[in-house]
Amino acid sequence: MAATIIDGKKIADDIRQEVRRETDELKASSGILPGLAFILVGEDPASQAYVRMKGKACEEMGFYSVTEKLPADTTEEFLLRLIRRFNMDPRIHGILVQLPLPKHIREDQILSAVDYRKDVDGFHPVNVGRLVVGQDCLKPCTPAGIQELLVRSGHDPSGKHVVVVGRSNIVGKPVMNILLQKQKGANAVVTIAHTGAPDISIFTRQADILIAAIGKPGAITGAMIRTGAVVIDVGINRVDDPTAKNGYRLVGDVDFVSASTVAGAITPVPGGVGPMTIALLMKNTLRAAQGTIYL
Ligand code: BQF
Repeated sequence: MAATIIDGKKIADDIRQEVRRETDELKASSGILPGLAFILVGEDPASQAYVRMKGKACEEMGFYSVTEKLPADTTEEFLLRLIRRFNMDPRIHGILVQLPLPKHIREDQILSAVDYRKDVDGFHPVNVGRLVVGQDCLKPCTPAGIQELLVRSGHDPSGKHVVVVGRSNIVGKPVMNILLQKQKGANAVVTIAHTGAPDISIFTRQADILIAAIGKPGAITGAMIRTGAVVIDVGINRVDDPTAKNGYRLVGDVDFVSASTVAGAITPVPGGVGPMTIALLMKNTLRAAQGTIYL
């Protein structure tokens, strides 16, 4: 039996429509227009594409947004001043510093400089800590999107064994902390497997829900998946493809062909987790503008 394909694009569109409606209500009741500031340093084509997509989503929501594009040789000091300006700007409710940053800039210094109430990426140490101890906070968009995708596609993680492959601060660790919470739409038993293990398939084969956040095309094959498992592919890898118009195509961390003969359900790339990331960014920005998180 071939796996069901989980349509992340459709579910993300539903969320965007909900955010759009709530934004109209916020405007009507309080006159507040959610505002999001993007900071993009350097010319990485993938980063440019991501910021462009997020900016278009803001337009669709009716948000106010600004994008500061800075050269790759921008100093840490300049970037800190810009962040402080957005921290004080009442039109701005969310500040997003597009990652990765150039190597001469200390990422932790920059992420800590963003006002945690405007930290719509959920990377500020205050939000990271609050997530770990189970307090309400702004949560990282991709992990929060994965939770929404599971719940809305009928795969509530409660009581399930979720195996995450990858331990990054952006996906692996926060998705574990979200799904671990003793809360509805969570309450899972969570294992993280990573490059320190000699054989990750020992772990992946135990998963009811397998989340691949590795950053290596096709790293998870059908042989590593339990029959009927739900497979969430977080990878966005560009691989050369001379037949494609732009010379590359996007593939996930999961070998879709072999995986979809074993899995019960699977997310595609593109059109799976990626669109959910954008939708949850819109939701976080609306929440920051509503001002109901940190009272
Ligand atoms: C889709 C990202 C790695 C490093 C930094 C839709 C996105 C991607 C794919 C997107 C990502 C990945 C983003 C699709 C934002 C997700 O249709 O499949 C949207 O824009 N993403 C980012 O901002 O920084 C990254 C991945």
